[in-house]
Amino acid sequence: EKQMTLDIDELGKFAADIVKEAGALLKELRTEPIKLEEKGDHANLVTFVDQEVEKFLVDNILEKYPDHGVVGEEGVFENVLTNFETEWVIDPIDGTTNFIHNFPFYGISVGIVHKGEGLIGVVYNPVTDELFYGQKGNGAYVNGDRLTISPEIQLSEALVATSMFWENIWTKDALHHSIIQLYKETRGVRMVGGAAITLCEIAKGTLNAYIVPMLSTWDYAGGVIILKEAGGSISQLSGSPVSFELGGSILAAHPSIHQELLNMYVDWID
Ligand code: 2AM
Ligand code: CA
Ligand code: CA
Ligand code: CA
Repeated sequence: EKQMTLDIDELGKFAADIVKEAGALLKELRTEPIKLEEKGDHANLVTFVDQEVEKFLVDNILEKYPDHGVVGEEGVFENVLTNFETEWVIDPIDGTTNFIHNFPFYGISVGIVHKGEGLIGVVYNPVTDELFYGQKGNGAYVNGDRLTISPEIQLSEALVATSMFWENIWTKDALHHSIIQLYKETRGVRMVGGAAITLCEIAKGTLNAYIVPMLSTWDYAGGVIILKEAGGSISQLSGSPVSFELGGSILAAHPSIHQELLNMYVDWID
């Protein structure tokens, strides 16, 4: 069997281009009021824009790279990853509730995983027109400008983000305790409402950490690759590496506070 060599720069440029085009489509499709559906509960929402943006991405990817695997949140193509050498992990809108409310923290997120490793991440915030790009070994960028997080930070001066559907996993007491502890030991706690953009904001240095007990791969694939390339330190709450095949917890942070946060949280997870 003939192996095609993957032109990584071409792949990255293509990914960035289609994500930006998907952003234009998203703006075009946005109507007022936005029709929405609930996925199981009142806070888990989806709109036809999520579905159309995912379809646009999947169609474009498979036209150019028919032998690549694609998995997206809305399941337009496939909802499980099988063994493709190169796999695209897509969230057409990460932060759908923010999108619906016009709260400007949501993004289109794409992660490209090659032979099990994160290769390229692209996240686009259509409101701020920021295109975040990360390529393994090649750095992270926002609209072409290099992103490198600052050299050192104390936990007491960190602004830390979290996501709030922890109740699904932890008892209310544990939730309460962990949030209070974070407030005591950091400069503040924020809930942005979108995992992908949160990870990119850490890459920019506006936020310094993100702690979340459960996400799906498409929530973080793109952002994790970008943040790693910007110098961020990322693991699960157990300390194990993040998986691009299965979802899980995320502790993403400036490297100088990653271990300290890990020590605070490792006991809460089995
Ligand atoms: P979504 O907007 O694509 O659904 C904060 O809510 C973050 O968690 C968002 O990135 C959101 O992604 C993600 N998320 C994953 N599972 C969720 C759930 N069950 N309810 C709400 N948000 C969820
Ligand atoms: Ca969703
Ligand atoms: Ca998501
Ligand atoms: Ca989504």
